Amino acid sequence: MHLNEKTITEAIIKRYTEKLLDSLKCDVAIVGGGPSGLVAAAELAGAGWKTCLFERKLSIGGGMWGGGMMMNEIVVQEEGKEILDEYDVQTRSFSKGYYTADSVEAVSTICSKTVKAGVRIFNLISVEDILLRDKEAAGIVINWTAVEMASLHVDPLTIESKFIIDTTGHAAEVIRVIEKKDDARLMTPSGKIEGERSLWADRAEQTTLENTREVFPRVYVAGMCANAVFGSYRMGPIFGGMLLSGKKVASLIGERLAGE
Ligand code: 48H
Repeated sequence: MHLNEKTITEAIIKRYTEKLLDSLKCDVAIVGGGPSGLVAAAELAGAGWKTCLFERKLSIGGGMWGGGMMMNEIVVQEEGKEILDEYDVQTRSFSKGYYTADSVEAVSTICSKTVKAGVRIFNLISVEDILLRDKEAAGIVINWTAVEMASLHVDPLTIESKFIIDTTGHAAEVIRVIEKKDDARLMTPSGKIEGERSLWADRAEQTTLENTREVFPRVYVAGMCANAVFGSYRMGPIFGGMLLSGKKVASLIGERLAGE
């Protein structure tokens, strides 16, 4: 067969456009493709909800690739291991209650399950704002990361969604925009972002789950972002809390969607 470049180009443009057009209105828009965002997305799509995930970078996986200090192994506790088992990621027992996994296997396997669950993943797109309807969020505002990086004055496009999950990690980018622009009282003790505290793995892993919840009408936080917004600790390279938080937020939003 004689290969034709025009057909190759057409195939990419058409397929991508189909995917994007089909995502202009979704049940859940997830911002950030780290471990918490990926698990939340896989669980929601697995439950039948139309789920889209937007990731600024070329690669999906956030901070999990690098393990701890670029040593590409992650640690999980018993509850985290159960999720890795479910996602077919191999773990090795290190000592009682501590397990390790190869971070490259963990990211690539979870990412593959997420795509196969039906999540539409858009990499190289940054979320720069939300859609606001009165006092609730109604979607997200997106632009190419390349536009953001080059500081070009190019207007964005929008995605409507019933719920948004901020899984942007330490930066808590979506919530920061809401706090700054919308003069919002967040559902935190002070009504503002409380800010992340120093490293305390044990306490941080517990509070990640407690802090996984709604923080502005129709916007939830999960993963490291939950602790940054609610003023809790960082945990270092233990990833069970991230995976569990992804599951929890999916179940909270799944219940809301089922009730609407
Ligand atoms: C699109 C965006 C935007 C945006 C950011 O940091 P992550 O891996 O997030 P989590 O919470 O799933 O996992 C946190 C974990 O990796 C970690 O950092 C831990 C455990 N730290 C502990 C410690 O002590 O340091 O991923 C967030 C993703 C990244 O890929 C960003 O590129 C992406 O979100 N992102 N994508 N639009 N505005 N902002």
